[in-house]
Amino acid sequence: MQLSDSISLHQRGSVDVLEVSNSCGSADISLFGAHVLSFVPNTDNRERLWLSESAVFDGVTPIRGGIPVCWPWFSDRFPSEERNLPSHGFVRNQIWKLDYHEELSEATRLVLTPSSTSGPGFKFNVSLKLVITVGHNLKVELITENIGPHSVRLTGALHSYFAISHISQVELFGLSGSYHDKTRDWQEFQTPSPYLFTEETDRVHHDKPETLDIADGSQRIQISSGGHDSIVVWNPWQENSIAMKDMPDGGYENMLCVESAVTDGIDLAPGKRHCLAQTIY
Ligand code: TA6
Repeated sequence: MQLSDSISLHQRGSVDVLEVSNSCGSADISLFGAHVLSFVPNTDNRERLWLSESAVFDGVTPIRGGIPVCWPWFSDRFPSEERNLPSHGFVRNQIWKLDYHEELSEATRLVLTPSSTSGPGFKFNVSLKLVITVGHNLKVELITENIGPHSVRLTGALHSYFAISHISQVELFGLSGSYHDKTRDWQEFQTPSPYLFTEETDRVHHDKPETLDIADGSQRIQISSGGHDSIVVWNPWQENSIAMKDMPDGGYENMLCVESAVTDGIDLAPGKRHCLAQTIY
């Protein structure tokens, strides 16, 4: 169904997907989770995002790949106290709606809002929207506004899966300082240089650079971030890929997660707004 000159609505499994195509680029966005599945700029027609060929589109299972929206917390909210809470928050498991869209001179802008901003483990009065701008680049902005009387503590991430030709030839540029390593009991280490990938990688970098570059042979993906306090880098490697039903056994070879994230956390005062943003070039 055509919603505008550049937006049409399609079905993928049990999920509604907005397909956006304009003179500068194209993107697919699942209304389940407000989940960007694909972004292809017209400059080189190269897909920037990785989407698992085994991803489940049943409208219940979080989609593997693309840009999962992790809110109102990143990873496990309180690993010790509330293990039954969904990993990466609850809005990626919700049906969002397209509230607003507009054509800009060289882009299409869409505003999506979730069904609810309160859920298990989070009972605050906040509004949330995801603003997606599709053009020569893809800008994703996750905007929280505290409309209640109490300060609200938030973590979260734009958990982007990037498409790469092979993990063995990728180098990540732009990070420095220390990181905590989930694969080594969250011990602290220094960012390596060159930043290469030879094993399972699951790191929270406390550096917050505005731009990062994924060098993939002769190709590059540039990423800029805003409103973040950290960058998460994840590649599950082979054993985890085999263990994940919604990931091909060798899927780890062609993807790398570089996530603009709030992992230390922010305290959002009443009446204040926070925008976590990632732009992909
Ligand atoms: O962002 C990295 C991470 O927290 C990893 O530890 C791994 O759990 C990954 O997210 C995938 O999480 P998901 O819930 O999407 O399977």
